[in-house]
Amino acid sequence: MTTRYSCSATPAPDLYDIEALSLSASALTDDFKRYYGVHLAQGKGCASGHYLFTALALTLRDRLLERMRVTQETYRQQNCKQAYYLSMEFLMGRALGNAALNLGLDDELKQLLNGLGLEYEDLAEMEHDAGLGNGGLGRLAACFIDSCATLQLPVTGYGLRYEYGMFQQRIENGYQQEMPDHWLRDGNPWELERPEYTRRIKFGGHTEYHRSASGWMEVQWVATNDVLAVPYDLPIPGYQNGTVNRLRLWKAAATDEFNLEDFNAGSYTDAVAAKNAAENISMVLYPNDASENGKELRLRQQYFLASASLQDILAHWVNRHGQDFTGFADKNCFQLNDTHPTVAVAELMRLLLDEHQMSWEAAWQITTRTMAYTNHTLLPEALERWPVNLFGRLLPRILEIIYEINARFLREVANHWPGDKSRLNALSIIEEGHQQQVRMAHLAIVGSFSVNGVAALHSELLKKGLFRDFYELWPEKFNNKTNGVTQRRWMAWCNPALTQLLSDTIGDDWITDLSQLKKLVPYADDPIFQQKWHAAKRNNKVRLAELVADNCGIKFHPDAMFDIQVKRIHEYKRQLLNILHVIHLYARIKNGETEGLVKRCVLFGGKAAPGYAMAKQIIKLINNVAKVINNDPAVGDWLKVVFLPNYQVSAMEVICPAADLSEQVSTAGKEASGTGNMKFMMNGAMTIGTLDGANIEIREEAGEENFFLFGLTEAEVHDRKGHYNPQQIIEQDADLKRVMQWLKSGYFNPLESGCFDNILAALTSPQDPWMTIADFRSYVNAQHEAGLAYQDQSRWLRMSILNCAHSGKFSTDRTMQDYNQDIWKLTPIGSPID
Ligand code: T68
Repeated sequence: MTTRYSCSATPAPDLYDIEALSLSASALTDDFKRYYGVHLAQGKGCASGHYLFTALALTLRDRLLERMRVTQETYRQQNCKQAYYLSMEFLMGRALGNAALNLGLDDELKQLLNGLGLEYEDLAEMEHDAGLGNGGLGRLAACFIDSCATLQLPVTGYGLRYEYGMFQQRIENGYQQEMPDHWLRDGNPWELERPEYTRRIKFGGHTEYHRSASGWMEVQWVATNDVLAVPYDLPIPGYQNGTVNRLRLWKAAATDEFNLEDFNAGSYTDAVAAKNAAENISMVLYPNDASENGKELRLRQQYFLASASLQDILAHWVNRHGQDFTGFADKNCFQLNDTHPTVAVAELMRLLLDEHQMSWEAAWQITTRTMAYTNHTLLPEALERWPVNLFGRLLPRILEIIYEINARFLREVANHWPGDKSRLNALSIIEEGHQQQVRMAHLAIVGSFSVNGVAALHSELLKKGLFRDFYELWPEKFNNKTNGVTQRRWMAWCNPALTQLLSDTIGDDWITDLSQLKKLVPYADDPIFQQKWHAAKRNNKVRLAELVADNCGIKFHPDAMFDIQVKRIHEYKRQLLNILHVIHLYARIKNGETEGLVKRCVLFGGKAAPGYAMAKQIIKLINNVAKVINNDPAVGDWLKVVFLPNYQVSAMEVICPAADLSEQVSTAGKEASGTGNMKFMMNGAMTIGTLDGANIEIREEAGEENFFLFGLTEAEVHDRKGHYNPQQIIEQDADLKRVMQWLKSGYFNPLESGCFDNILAALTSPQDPWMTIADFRSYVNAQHEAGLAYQDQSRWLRMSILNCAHSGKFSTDRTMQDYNQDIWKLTPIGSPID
């Protein structure tokens, strides 16, 4: 596409002999003043935090963008293999602190700002979270690209620039209210619009077949309603290594001719309405984290992302190699973050067949050598299926290609299992039934050379369960890549007290090599070190207590145990089990059974999908229980309970450094991995958890004596199905019976009778897939153990230190090295700047 921003035929002037911008405090100060006073035209009258933040961000942005340009030029010069992380979500959070840390400018900025009478932390607080994700999957993408930049791997993120991110949550009368998150309202100082790389995306229309002069059958997808994809680049800095990778986010824009047609027909308002329909594509993030919603706009978003990103990469290739795609698969790799961008499999085929006149066999070779798929869930309700009708109407050419992929694939299945009709049905990309559906996971597996789960147990369950037939057919495709998190954000930036102590004790190599934390082991029993450890944790608890006081009006005492469950609200994550335990503690306190009890502050946080009624009732229950307990004078300091509204990345940055106990209590076999569990562990929290997802590996690393284990195993959950009898369990457990009676009696909802009936019915149903009641007793016992351990301060500190010391595996630096070794096979490329 040519735009007025496209390159002209004349060679570019040599503007790049300039030296890299200085990182000195004085140069930063000059730039900051110029941005504030000149660029933003702020005078002496008003010290607006927004403008101060923006001036600081722009000062850093200059340094980031020049490094980003040089990094991209270096990749190009070296003609290296590159990987692309295709994801509908990148949950980036705030960028300022991370940019300063990774540029190595923390101290300079503090100096600069202090010189002007300003506080760095106050300005950092001004930044709006970039909430372009639901939870774990989106945050994982953000941690991945951070680690790739630090490892100097040539990896680009591709996503959508949603105008509205994850909704803002308010709590009114205990209920969740959703408010739009217009995060771009005040501008985004980090992004760089690149109109010259605008791509054109087709929707609708139909296909026509023509025989070309050379006898080749040409397919044309015509009479389409096109939408433009305009890229915005965000710099992703590595840790003090000069590398700045790129996150390219697409915004939808109307084409000019689209509007012109209506305009010429005399219908100005129709023209504007059509523009809206086009631009709606990147308007809003879908807020469902664990269920598909089948909305047409969502499929439009998915195709928009896939097509724009692939066109971008192919245009780059053609620019350099013309129409010779022989080396393409050796130089490019696409990682699909769940099935959401999986239509890319068919879109790459379309581009190679229709736009680059390749044969089916050659195009399929390239596709299946470049696509790799990561699965993030076993929950059947989250598996994406799109009605064939919808596909045919919206993406007719893509549906034809999917049919052809499927026909060829089913021939392979028939060869492998001659006469086995049931395999054909089970494996087909098209699900038969009263409404045919495209199974996106099947398309992803058929089109990819690698299929991975996100923790050891999850990857095993994929092979044994969900994808068993595929595993039998292609065992070599399946592998595990246990998740991680970046210690730059989740320790170095968000926990300065711990960072200081670590660096004083073992140096700071852990920032880029988390396995170094094992050097802490010899200090685990050292009383002086323990005291310093305790002081750092206490300092963080004071900070969280302030946040809680400001947002919930409840006072957390920093010496109490901080018992924390923050994550999306879902039945499988079992916030209900936690609240049942809270009610049990309350009952004990009310009855004077306080022996062996520890003082606790229990914090919940998380968003419910707006259409998920049960999850919303769980929020209401937590809030009602909290209200009763916090207002009961008989409870005193024994127990505080809060639901912190609007849980997001920046909240977790205050929460995880302050946690004593990390609640990871999902029904075994349901949580693919979890990543919050890792953030808590590396900040020295103890986990109370089931044998689920990455908890298993956390316990292996920490040692079983440093983990509070409870609950049924995945196999036991599986075996119990069909003869689960929660009512009987309740009858046989006096504590549980008491809890259930209080709930039933309306004790927590005196003015709203019946409002928890659904919850009670779900908990006591023999069909309850989450088996909450089955795990109550062992959970209460494990909680009791945790309470006793907390009371033995030096034992607790030892366990806390050892958890941190053994968390090295859970860095995304390790995860990315694993992806690179087994899947991408990229060579790290150093940067010419420092
Ligand atoms: C999470 N999945 C897993 N999905 O639940 C979690 N889904 O166990 C794992 O640690 C994490 O992925 C990273 O691997 C999600 O977060 C979504 O957010 C989501 C979003 C849209 C549609 C479906």
